[in-house]
Amino acid sequence: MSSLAEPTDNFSKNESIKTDSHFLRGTILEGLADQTTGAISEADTQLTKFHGIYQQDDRDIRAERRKKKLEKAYSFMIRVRVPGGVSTAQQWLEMDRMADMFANGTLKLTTRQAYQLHGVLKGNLQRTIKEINEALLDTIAACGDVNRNVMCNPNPYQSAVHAEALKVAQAISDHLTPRTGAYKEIWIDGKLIDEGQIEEEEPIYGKTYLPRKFKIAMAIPPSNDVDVFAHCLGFIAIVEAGKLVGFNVTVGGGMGMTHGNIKTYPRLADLLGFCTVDQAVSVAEAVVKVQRDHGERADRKHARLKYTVEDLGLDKFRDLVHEHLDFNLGAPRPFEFQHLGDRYGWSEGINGKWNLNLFIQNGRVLDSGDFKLKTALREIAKEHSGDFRLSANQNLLLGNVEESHKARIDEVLRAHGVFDPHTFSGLRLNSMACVALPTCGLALSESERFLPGLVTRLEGSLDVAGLREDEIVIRMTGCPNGCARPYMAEIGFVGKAPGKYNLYLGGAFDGTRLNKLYLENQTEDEIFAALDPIFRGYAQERETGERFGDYVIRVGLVKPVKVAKTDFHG
Ligand code: SRM
Ligand code: SF4
Repeated sequence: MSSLAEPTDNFSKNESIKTDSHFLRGTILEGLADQTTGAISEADTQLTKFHGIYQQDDRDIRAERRKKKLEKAYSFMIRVRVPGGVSTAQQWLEMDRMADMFANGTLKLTTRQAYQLHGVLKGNLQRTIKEINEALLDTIAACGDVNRNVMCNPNPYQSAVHAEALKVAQAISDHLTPRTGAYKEIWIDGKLIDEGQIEEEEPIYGKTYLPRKFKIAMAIPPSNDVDVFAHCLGFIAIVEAGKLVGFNVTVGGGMGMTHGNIKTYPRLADLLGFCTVDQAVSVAEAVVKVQRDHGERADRKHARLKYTVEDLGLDKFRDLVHEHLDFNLGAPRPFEFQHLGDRYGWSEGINGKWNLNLFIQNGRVLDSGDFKLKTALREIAKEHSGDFRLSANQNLLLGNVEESHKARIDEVLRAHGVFDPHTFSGLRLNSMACVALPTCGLALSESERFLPGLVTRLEGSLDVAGLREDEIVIRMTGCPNGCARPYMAEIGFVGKAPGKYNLYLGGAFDGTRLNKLYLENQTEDEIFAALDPIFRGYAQERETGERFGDYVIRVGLVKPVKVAKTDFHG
């Protein structure tokens, strides 16, 4: 296939929407001005994703509005990119203000180190995005068929290697950001330039951009906090004699699948090779270009990089990457991961300042009854001049805190009912749920609103078994798209229908193995009845240091998934 391919009859509808959009302009501005509806046109709903915006409706009141013959309660979700998750206290205050002024009063910290605002009405979209940009944040490429937010461990002060890796992640992010002027024209200037003046081209993407979304993560062993193998492209930091010498490059990870369609499956990335620090940006561009030219453009369910790698084979894929480089990748170097997830509590950075990793249940920042998380964080942001960093697990790190300020932060949190993370069970601290209902249009079941209660119930079993402190990774999504990376969890739930979940077991604690379907269509009571004896068995029969995900495989509850294409559904 030639590069920068022109759409053919065979291509999916999204391909012509992209080609005809004048580099993502479409008719978005006209749609925003149309006051007869709270929605925008179907084609523009695809294009606004590239600008970081999703049209949604409140599904809690969908049926009621249908009965009353009213238009759906349309609003928009805005995703704010934060490469490597590092934002400032001032930016936090701005996001907090905008959540109250334009959105539903909550902030959502995502599984990919971004902020989300939910419930923004069409009439407020331009103003909100302009103000986000004034806060030196942006939303372009937070969604859409382009490279998204580049993930990296959010604590650059953990070591010099962390600081260097974050810089590389941010350089990759800058390099792969779309160049179109459409974003500035629509959201900042409120006026498009004349069609004849549109000269810009997308040197990396071309006018059809990528076949599908593209995701990059950078991991610094022994922490696999970013779930590097779940990403299209991954960089694993290789440290020799205390210095960052380069990265192992991984390709072909991804989570999304469709119930009942075994041609779709989650897949772990393969190790492609090794590159030096200076080569990383070029490698990222080369991999993106291979996907641009060889990724599937007819069937969007087969269009992610994981299928390109699977279909071409790793060796052929590597050859194609080399065609875009003036060097070859080296052989992957040894590394070892020890865990997914975040390490909670206070830690001292190499700059002598302190960092506090807080547990934010499912990434939702809100005030509810005596639990006033949103107010507490606002108060801290007003007094604290350091960073507010977003983790890859929907959590928050207060970074660069003076030693003298630690007690004050603890006091503000306590006064607002926000507990020290160490008071939570190991299961809860390793839990993640995607948004799902009421905003996600693709949800088949609850997730964010359901998992906390389920965990409380399971904690009863864990207490009896003496496992309260044990770290077990548990994740839930309201559909098989995999937004909370449930197929990497030791215990994974995937929504099948209202109140029913598929239960997956056997992921690895360090994120190096997919889990496998154990039981289908389970209600809450059935889930509890299934897991209770397994927890007891684990407590009694586990070998020294044996993780829950390894135990369920050893005792034969599920088979290990070695080759995703054949084993995951097999
Ligand atoms: Fe996701 C679509 C939320 C991380 C795989 N995801 C969606 C949409 C936008 C629904 C839609 O298309 O209408 C959800 C919006 C819900 C809402 O109301 O906010 C949504 N995804 C999320 C977030 C907010 C979940 C969360 O609770 O944190 C995460 C935002 C990340 C970010 O900041 O960019 C989020 N989504 C992920 C991840 C995890 C990751 O990337 O590490 C995955 C699995 C990894 C992957 O991409 O393979 C993921 N989201 C999907 C998919 C399935 C893609 C596929 O290959 O099949 C969809 C649906 C689609 O693209 O067609 C999707
Ligand atoms: Fe929505 Fe499904 Fe993603 Fe959950 S996993 S946010 S239900 S698309």
